[in-house]
Amino acid sequence: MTFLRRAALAPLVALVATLAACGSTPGGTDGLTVTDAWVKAADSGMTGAFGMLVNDTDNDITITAASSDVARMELHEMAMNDAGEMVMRPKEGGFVVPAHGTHELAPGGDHIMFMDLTTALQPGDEVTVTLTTSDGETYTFDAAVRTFTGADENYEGSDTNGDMSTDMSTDGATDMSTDGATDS
Ligand SMILES: [Cu+2]
Repeated sequence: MTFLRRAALAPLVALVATLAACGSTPGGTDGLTVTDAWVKAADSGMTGAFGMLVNDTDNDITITAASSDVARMELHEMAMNDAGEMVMRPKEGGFVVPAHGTHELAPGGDHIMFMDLTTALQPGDEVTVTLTTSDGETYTFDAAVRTFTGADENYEGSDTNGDMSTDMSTDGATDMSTDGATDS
């Protein structure tokens, strides 16, 4: 099933790449594209968006925020906590996409986090995500919702709140500690 969905996305990805090459990326930053974008299906709570950030410009692009209509968003990384467990937490400084390079968002690694979903995301749905760069530019892309099992991620618990002291989230970061606990 995953491969079928992947194949179905290919024409869309090609179209996005073509538009970017024309220097007229709809809704945002020229030279930044997201290929193979997808979101893990979820009924409520948290989920993640993944894909490949591609920078076709001569300068590094730093993604500092993400937003959508269906959830509060954070930029996350996976890291080792004091107990030696891999947990996710807001990525300090955001995602840096090097000039003429890529930055991968994948389960088990960096990802765009959806928190407190306001609607169920089911396979076949599409979610529009807007990224904001350190220059204040925005880039909007659509991500296809897919089912995905494995690589369930634990959110950094409140017992290590030193790691939570980033400015990536604007509010309610401590809300997630209870959700993280139920995952383990
Ligand atoms: Cu996360």
